Amino acid sequence: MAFPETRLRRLRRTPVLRRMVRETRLAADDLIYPLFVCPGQGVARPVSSMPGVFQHSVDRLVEAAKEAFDDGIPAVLLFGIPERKDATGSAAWAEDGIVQRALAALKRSLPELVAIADVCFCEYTDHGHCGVLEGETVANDETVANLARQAVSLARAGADVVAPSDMMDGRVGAIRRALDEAGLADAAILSYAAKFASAFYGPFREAAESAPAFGDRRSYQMDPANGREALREVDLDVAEGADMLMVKPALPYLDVVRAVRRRYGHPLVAYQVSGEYAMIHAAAGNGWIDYQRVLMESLLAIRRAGADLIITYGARDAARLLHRGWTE
Ligand code: PB1
Repeated sequence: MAFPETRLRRLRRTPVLRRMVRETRLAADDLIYPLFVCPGQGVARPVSSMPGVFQHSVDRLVEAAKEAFDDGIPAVLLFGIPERKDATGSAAWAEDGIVQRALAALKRSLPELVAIADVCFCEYTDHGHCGVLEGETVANDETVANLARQAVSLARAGADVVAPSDMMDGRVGAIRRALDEAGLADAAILSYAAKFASAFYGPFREAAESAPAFGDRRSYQMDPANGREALREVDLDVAEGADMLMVKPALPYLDVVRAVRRRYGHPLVAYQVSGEYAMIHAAAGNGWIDYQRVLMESLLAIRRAGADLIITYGARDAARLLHRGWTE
């Protein structure tokens, strides 16, 4: 039956009717909160390009994580700003490394909070690339060996999940084998399976002090033009033992989120990256859009595309809005 017997507006007539027939829902449980941990005591250094985002010392990071957990957010994703950097990023696997110290403190204070540790070297190397250099090229297999060391170190320090964001070939299988050999078979792997060489990472590189000293990351992060290749990347990470999968960035790559959702039943995470978050704030700061409505609509779109979980710097804002009954 067509119009006038069929009138789709009948089910949009009131807020309660709209709520009844809503197809996609967002909850604080769907959110993962990224945090940056730096040396010091009592430090909460704001990141200018990302309002509400800070470099926290371990003590202040635990406070921020507790507030997020109290808001109903189940997990944090940790990025470290180390005291020292070198050519291999060796501080990344130090037993007393900055993220290792943060993990131990979180597990003491908030044992139920899921602690996810990023596994990569761009914050730890003095050249800012995501691994060991041979000339101006990141050496894949040597970097993979170090990634396995870093993952074991982070799991030993308390990480429930390790998240390799480096985009080296073969790293998921190497990390899985290393964790199992170290007696850490319960540590899960959230693979940044389809991660693109995106222009949306700028503000993160300010926050993590991780911009490459030369060149770019196109020889290891994926070409934004390649949707089919993304599925090949995901196939490999699934075969190597990934427990959860990630697509990153999120909003500009919803086609990839949808394609991965259709192909695998694994928990699927989308990362609303720093540039996506900063853009919303910048436009809202100019009075051009409504920050809360655009943040919530973008998160809802990422969920509608098929993501189970969303990493977002807006997690605290979204959780509070949801707690206050935000529906549209
Ligand atoms: O929010 C963001 O922009 C995330 C950036 C991301 C963190 N995993 C990386 C992107 C980059 O700087 O190339 C860091 C790579 N290990």
